[in-house]
Amino acid sequence: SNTLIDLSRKTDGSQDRAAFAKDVAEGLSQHPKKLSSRYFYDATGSRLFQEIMALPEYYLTRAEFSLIRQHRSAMAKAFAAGGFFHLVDLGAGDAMKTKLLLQELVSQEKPFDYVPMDISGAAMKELSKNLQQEHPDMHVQAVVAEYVTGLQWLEQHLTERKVVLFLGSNIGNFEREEGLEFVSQIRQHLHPGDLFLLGVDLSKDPDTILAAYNDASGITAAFNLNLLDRINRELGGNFDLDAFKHFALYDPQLGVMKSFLVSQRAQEVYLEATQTRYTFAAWEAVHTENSHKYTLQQAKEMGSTAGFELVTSYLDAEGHFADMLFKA
Ligand code: AVJ
Repeated sequence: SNTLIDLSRKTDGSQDRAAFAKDVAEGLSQHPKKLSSRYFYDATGSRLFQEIMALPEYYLTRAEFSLIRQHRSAMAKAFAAGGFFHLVDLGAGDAMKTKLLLQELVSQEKPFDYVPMDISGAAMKELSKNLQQEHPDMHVQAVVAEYVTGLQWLEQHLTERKVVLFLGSNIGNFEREEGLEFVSQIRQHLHPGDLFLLGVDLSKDPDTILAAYNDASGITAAFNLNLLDRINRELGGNFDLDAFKHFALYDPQLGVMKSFLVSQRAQEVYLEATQTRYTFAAWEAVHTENSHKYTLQQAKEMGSTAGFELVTSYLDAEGHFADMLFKA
């Protein structure tokens, strides 16, 4: 009995498109220009991100997958220690890693239901269908929503103890202060005894990090450029994708990976949705994404400042990635 709840910002699709148009118009009118990474994940973007997760350079997914495989038994026991719980998966995507935990919880016969949330409607439809087949007895409520809307929904609709997952270094897309703000918001939606599992990409050799966002096969470039293609498709833009290139750099002092789309010549782009022309100078860059890396100490501090207590940190064998278990 799987259900899909759609809380995306629209009733007929128009409001969603209007919000997208407004954000794009604002970002392209600023100096320096920017576009938000939240818009990467249309159907094509979600598919490209799945390809990224399979890249040899993109160590994040493999590291987190292997740490969960290694620690799944202890994780399942920790989650279920207080009886029935709602397993909430923020930014679930294809839930590739969470499935290890679901499998473990099922084999330990722990009572829970599963509430995956994601901004990609396509991903949630796919996951819901897929779990129906793999775990026909599992109670799954997939929610299509942005984080804040999703958290409000949780508060109103889930009555039992909660275990909230925020895996995959999704926290990395927030600026440091926003990340802390977001973890505090999660804390405010939880009750004492609820749990929070946070996946953070740890500080490491800058060359390893840079390669993960600048892969040899160009999948990350295609993922970044898809944002322009999405603007063309949904907002009636006329971006020439060949006239922009993906550029990524890592700042080892700030611990932040930055991605850009660089205009390779002077050009103008017109958007029907805003009826506006945007000018790009030769080699002008549009910022599209930040991916923050954390030390264990920084991540622990973020959790405790937000009002959580660290229970334990699970790491992969190479120490590349951590899933940190916090208690409300
Ligand atoms: C989905 C935000 C975790 O920042 O590593 C991957 C997105 N961007 N390659 C990340 C991404 C470029 C990813 N997160």
